[in-house]
Amino acid sequence: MPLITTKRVYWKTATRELLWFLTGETNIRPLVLQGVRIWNEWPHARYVRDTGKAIALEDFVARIAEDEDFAMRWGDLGPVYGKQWVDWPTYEAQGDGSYRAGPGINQVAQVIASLRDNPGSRRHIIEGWNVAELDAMALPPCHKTYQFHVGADGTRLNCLLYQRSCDVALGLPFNLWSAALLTRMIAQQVGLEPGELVWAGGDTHLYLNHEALITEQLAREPRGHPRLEIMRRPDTVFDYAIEDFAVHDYTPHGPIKAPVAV
Ligand code: THF
Repeated sequence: MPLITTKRVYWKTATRELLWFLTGETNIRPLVLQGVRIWNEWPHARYVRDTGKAIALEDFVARIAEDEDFAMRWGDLGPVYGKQWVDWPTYEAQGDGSYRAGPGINQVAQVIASLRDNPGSRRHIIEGWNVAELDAMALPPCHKTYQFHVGADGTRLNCLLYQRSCDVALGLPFNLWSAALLTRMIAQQVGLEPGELVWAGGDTHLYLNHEALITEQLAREPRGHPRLEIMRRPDTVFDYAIEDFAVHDYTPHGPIKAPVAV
């Protein structure tokens, strides 16, 4: 797995995030209840902006956990990854110039079906960039396009991820892990071996306040080759649980703390 060894990467946190995407959920509450903090800054910033109340981040997050109504009102990120991946909205023309909501499209399920039925297809794509809904998202998707390819010998599943914007210090280790994990899960589901992951970054940047983190990290030697074991083959890609994943041979250097830019 492309799991960075020059600092400790919280792969379970990244895995919980990926499983949350696959539920279609866009509210941070399920993450908060699992102790995953990585999306908290955005709803907090919106709350402070919209209400003018200068509540501390920790107090806001505690309220999200305790008060379901509050979480419904303030914990949602809008139609971000999960919504677009498994419930991309459609519209049906009514003939009078108006439109009605149609059934959502589960892109992940469709890609898995197309990998099974038509492995040579050049259309195995999961797209997060729903142009019409970008304004309603707390943050437009960074890792926006995943394309899967079955290798020429028909036995391996490759993935190309295009990421429009990449926070190298904080985001990239998570994004690489998650893309590889998604590829492993889909490969297991369709009976292929995992192949290559190709990552393409658009605006790939280091924040100035991550300078110390990166300087420290670059001074460290990589350590070994972590492996992922998937302990079980669930019926569908939507049925994995955190307990299904074990990482072996991961003895990274220590964690390096750094602030996230909102
Ligand atoms: N915005 C910015 N500025 N950077 C990002 O990496 C990023 N994301 C997601 C959306 N917007 C982003 C959010 N994902 C961490 C990791 C991933 C995030 C956000 C934050 C983070 O703070 N990681 C720390 C602590 C991890 C933990 O507490 O478990 C780390 O040391 O890795 C990238 O898609």
